[in-house]
Amino acid sequence: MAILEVLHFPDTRLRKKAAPVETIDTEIKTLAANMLETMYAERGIGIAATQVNVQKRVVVIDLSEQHNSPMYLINPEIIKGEGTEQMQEGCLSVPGYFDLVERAEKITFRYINLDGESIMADADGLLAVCIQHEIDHLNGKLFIDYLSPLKRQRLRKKLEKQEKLQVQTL
Ligand code: GNR
Ligand code: NI
Repeated sequence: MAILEVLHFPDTRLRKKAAPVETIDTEIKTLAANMLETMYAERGIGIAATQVNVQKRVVVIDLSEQHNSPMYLINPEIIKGEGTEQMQEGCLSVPGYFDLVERAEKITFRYINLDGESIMADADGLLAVCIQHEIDHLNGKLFIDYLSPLKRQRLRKKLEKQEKLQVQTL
């Protein structure tokens, strides 16, 4: 397994739309395993392939504190959303920033697991938020896109400055 590099906003590669997975082969299984390891290493609860510069519809989520309940979602889709809820969100691709985002409170979603089985399930709470956040990544969308343009602009400047300082000290 390997830890992969996570892209940071405003990297334009985060804006690419991921393509559906056609077959769950060794390459996809290795990608999923490496995404899981990267997510644990970066202390995230979810990760989308887009964040590690792979344009395929693969998402990994683990909400457990013990890191023992990974979910692998291939070609995930929201079928239905109900209600709205605001939650404080963060993102491995927008380090150090957290803000409130409004999303559907309850969802029905569909995906294919690593055994190739098609699964339909319901979610609410943090899992519902996380699934919506990850599917957005696969479509090139970030949680900060829901904020005001002014907030996003300030954030862009701050992260560009940080990135520059990091390059200078490498
Ligand atoms: O680790 C993460 N925490 C989180 C908290 C609230 C809402 C969404 C998330 S997902 C995020 C990891 C990440 O960036 N996934 O794409
Ligand atoms: Ni994210």
